[in-house]
Amino acid sequence: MKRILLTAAASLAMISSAAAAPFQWSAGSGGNDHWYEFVVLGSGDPSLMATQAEALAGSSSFMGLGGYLATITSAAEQTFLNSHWPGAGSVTGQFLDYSFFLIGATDRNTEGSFEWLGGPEGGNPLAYTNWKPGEPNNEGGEDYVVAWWEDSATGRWNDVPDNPGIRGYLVEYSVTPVPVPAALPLLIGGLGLLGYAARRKRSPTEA
Ligand SMILES: [Ca+2]
Ligand SMILES: [Ca+2]
Ligand SMILES: [Ca+2]
Repeated sequence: MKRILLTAAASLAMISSAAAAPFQWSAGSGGNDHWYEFVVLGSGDPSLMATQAEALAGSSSFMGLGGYLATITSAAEQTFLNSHWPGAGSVTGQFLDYSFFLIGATDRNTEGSFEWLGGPEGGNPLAYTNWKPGEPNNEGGEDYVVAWWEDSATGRWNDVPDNPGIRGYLVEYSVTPVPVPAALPLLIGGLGLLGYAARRKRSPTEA
């Protein structure tokens, strides 16, 4: 078992460096110097649970920085991400794989009280929000959040359930990576995800 896990960890490390083509919000342009990546699943890949995407984001790294589902904490950060959304300047549509991306907000701890899952803001309640009208509605039990570039360039948010409906997720890189031994519990639950990560399609912005 241990050997399998170590192999999985090695594979994951390889994937995270080989598949990443993130972009930076540089301090010189008013940003935070963090890196971001829109991860899009391949068309043949089964969709992910929100918690599976959370685990994949949390075990990824880039340029020596650890990843987490993105924390969008200001209108400026939202606007920056809107401009890098893979469909920006081309097509929009709610049924496209890359029209919505999981971000790092949740109310799984206290229904109705959203907080950031990870990164520097992990555990903090949301100060900035960009909800679509009528959201969050917790319809049928929804404790995770996507930014949805449905029919506009605003990437407004919607709460979604933890079911296999995630086709893309947005990673932010800015923290110390989780050491491999500490990541093993995640891998135990995530071994089945390695196939997804290995086959995941590069987002259009990387073309
Ligand atoms: Ca952020
Ligand atoms: Ca909820
Ligand atoms: Ca909703």
